[in-house]
Amino acid sequence: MSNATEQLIQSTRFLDSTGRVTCVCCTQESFSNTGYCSHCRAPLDLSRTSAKRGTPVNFVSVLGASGAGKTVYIGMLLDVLSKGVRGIQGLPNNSFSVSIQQHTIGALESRRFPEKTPSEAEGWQWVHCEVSTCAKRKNFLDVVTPDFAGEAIAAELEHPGTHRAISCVVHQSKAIILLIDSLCVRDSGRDEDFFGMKMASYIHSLRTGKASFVGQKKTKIPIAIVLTKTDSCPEAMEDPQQFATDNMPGFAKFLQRNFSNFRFFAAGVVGSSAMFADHRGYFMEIPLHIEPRGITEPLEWIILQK
Ligand SMILES: Nc1nc2c(ncn2[C@@H]2O[C@H](COP(=O)(O)OP(=O)(O)OP(=O)(O)O)[C@@H](O)[C@H]2O)c(=O)[nH]1
Ligand SMILES: [Mg+2]
Repeated sequence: MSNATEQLIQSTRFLDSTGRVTCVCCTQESFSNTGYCSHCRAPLDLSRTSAKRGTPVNFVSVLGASGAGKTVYIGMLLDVLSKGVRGIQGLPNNSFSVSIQQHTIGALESRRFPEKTPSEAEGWQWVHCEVSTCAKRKNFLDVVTPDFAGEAIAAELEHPGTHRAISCVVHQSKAIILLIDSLCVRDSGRDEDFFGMKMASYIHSLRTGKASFVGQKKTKIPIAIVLTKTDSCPEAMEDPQQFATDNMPGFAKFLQRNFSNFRFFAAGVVGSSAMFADHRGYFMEIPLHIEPRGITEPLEWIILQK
């Protein structure tokens, strides 16, 4: 079939409203021929699931800088939730969610970490996991998040509008899990502090529609700030709040001034690790065994904020 004919058929179907789907992420109408929203690239399956379920999708998204541990954290969170712990249970709602869980656990079991996420939006896996609690089984919370590449998040913070998916997800989120690398905070000066401030300012301006100024109304969105890799940073594991306030003073002040509902957590997925160095001086961390800690606590706190 020629392109022109196909276009004509699609336009007729679009006008007929057959095959039109309203995207839950960007709320724009999209035609379901590619399976992805043409505006924000969210899989349209997400929107169909929510339409079938009849209840709105309560987005919880996971953000963080490049190398903060997003892929490892998301994969491990899905794994722990699928087994069900401490009264909460997660049900993966698409094959991407199972893939990211399988990919992460497979890598860790073979004593390596999963690969870096590609920076192109086409390479991001959109996770959708319905989380319910024993107490309120019908009260769903949805962990809906693409496994963003840290570089894309950094580009979006510098030039808002570069990656529409990121702004749409932040805009729709009912709560945000923000990952910060505790080892970088401890060892690499103020970079994480600056990243945290940029991220918080981005969230604040998207949620309020204004830049942040002293005296302005605080944003109510719950933000769980998770210090990752604390298996190798005991001081962060012991008291994440104190660790963050001492080492990221700018970020901590910014949060106090602009957000009314935030909390610090510590997480880590390995029990012990070894560092390998080759003859060129290239270092590689090898996880020797898996011992997830602090993975579901941020989500448990978010559920309580509802
Ligand atoms: N010790 C320790 N290291 C971790 C942990 N999680 C991640 N890492 C290390 O951090 C690296 C990056 O983790 P990823 O999950 O790939 O980070 P990411 O945020 O997805 O990075 P991008 O895909 O580049 O955005 C891994 O290769 C590990 O070396 C953890 O819980 N403990
Ligand atoms: Mg990644």
